[in-house]
Amino acid sequence: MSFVVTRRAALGAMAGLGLSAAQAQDASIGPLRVSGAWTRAAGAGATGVGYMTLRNTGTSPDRLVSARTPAARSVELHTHVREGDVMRMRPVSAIDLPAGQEVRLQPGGLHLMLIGLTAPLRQGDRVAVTLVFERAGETEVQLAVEAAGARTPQSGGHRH
Ligand SMILES: [Cu+2]
Repeated sequence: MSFVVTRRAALGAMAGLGLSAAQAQDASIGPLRVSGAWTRAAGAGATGVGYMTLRNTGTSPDRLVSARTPAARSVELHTHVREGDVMRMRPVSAIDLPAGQEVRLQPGGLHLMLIGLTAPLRQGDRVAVTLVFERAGETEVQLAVEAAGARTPQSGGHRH
């Protein structure tokens, strides 16, 4: 995969995010860029999700090794795997961020799992999550809370 292809994909993603990209607060640490972070409305005690785009603009690979938030008892890194006709979530120990590439955490794929929400996540709010990277260190990102059934960040973003 060439750098040109990766870069074009990143630009396309930014254009597609539109309004929500402006609402979500981007974060950056070392060569890593975090953008379009969002979650869904959920009740206290429930399990929440976390989606975002991670881009490694550097020349060395990195890995997202953990995450934490005061809004949940714990945060797990999850992926989806196909078992027969069913997609199931499975915890992973880290999310690889290859040099010069973009990795998307999105519905049906990699995501953060916010276990045991300490308070309800309300649409329009923001949730602070600290991401811990193996090489780059830690950075805090704000997840924009979208509607409970949202499949993409835009679907909630246009309502407010
Ligand atoms: Cu999960």
